[in-house]
Amino acid sequence: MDQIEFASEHMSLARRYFLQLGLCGVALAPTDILAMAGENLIAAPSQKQRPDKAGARREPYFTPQDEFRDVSRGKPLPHSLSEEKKRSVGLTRETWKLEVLSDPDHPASLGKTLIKADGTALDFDALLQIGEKHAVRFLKVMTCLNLGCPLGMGLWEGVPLREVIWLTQPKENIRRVHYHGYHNDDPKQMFRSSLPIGRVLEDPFDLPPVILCYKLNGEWLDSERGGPVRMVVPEAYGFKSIKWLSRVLLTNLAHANDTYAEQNNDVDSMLKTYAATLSIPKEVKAGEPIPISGYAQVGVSGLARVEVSLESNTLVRSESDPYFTQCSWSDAQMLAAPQRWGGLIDDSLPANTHGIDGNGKPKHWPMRFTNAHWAVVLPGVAPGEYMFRCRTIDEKGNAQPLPRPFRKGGHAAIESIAITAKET
Ligand SMILES: Nc1nc2c(c(=O)[nH]1)N[C@H]1C(S)=C(S)[C@@H](COP(=O)(O)O)O[C@H]1N2
Ligand SMILES: [Mo]
Repeated sequence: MDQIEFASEHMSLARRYFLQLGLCGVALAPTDILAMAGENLIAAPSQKQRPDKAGARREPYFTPQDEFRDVSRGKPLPHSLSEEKKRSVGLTRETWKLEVLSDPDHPASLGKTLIKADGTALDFDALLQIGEKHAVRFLKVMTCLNLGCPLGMGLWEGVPLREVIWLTQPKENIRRVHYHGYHNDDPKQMFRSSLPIGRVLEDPFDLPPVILCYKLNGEWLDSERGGPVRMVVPEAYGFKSIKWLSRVLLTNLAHANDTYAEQNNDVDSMLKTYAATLSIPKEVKAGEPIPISGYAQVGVSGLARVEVSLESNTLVRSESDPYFTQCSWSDAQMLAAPQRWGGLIDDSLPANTHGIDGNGKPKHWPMRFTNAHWAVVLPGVAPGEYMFRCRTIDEKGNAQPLPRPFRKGGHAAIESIAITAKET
């Protein structure tokens, strides 16, 4: 696939929009838009590069597994082990086993445990068998709470965790689910996470279930993405989606024991809504319209619209306005949901995908926990230095970075990008 084709849908949508505004020709030739878009739109899969906003590109909408940005701990990294070693530690589909048991320190009352010692641990075939009846799929952008942009956009498929928990005939004294993955059998390397039992047993509102995931974008989950099986928590930041999953502990402990809590992170934070740019010129000719496009991560409160502001640097900003509420904001155009879901088989969403109707279209767009795209053409400006900003307004009416502005709950800071307008 050549680069122009690769970026074609973002371009055609953005261009159609730019043309509607009467902006024609020069600034909108495909090569110009590609140049303007920089790496983020033109990185072809074959180049194996992982541009910063890989998980936010318009095309292909779904990020190929090997182009996700990788956030993995471990020495050595579990996905870098030899095939032989992977087989011996259960990191292949043929050898994978999941243990589900009571936490010895804070016991839960279970009728049964699934453990390796007596041959009752769950294997991959048994998981797939549950999947025949219970498998679900949903769209989710994987975002690291510590980083500023998405790692990748995926269609995740697996079995609701509760189906496996019910196999243990739980009775009482269960308040949380603790879980971790393979960690080189070294307790110091353990990366773990946890959820309230209620979130696992029941899906609040219209959230998809927490799953034991074995497929991504229609293919087996690969080793770097956490295969054979990882947890995927739809509304959460990446650290809850434990890779190389090997053990689930049902516990009566009332609080979280997440590894991420040790870094002062807010481990209960759900994905935030925020906007950022994908293509923006650093320099423009004075008086000429300025085309800009970008994406928004749609968090738990949804997305109503994206707003933009271009401010001259001669303006003195008030220090008591950290969230830029006093800027002069105007609406960007939200781009339609993709027609072609690039990155999936046949570029289409399979039937029975959460939030998708019988024709393979989203019931609602922008859709929570995905990336939506936007474009805008700003009127030409006088020569000088400017600051461009964009922000989201969520469905509750909150302007980014509100309602949850604190960094340790995930990135939502407003992006500020300098633009120079040169005399012609
Ligand atoms: N076992 C294990 N699971 C893990 C991690 C890890 O280091 N070990 N990193 C987590 C973090 S912090 C993030 S952001 C996501 C990243 O997922 P990705 O590498 O598939 O993009 O995986 C999570 N799952
Ligand atoms: Mo992360």
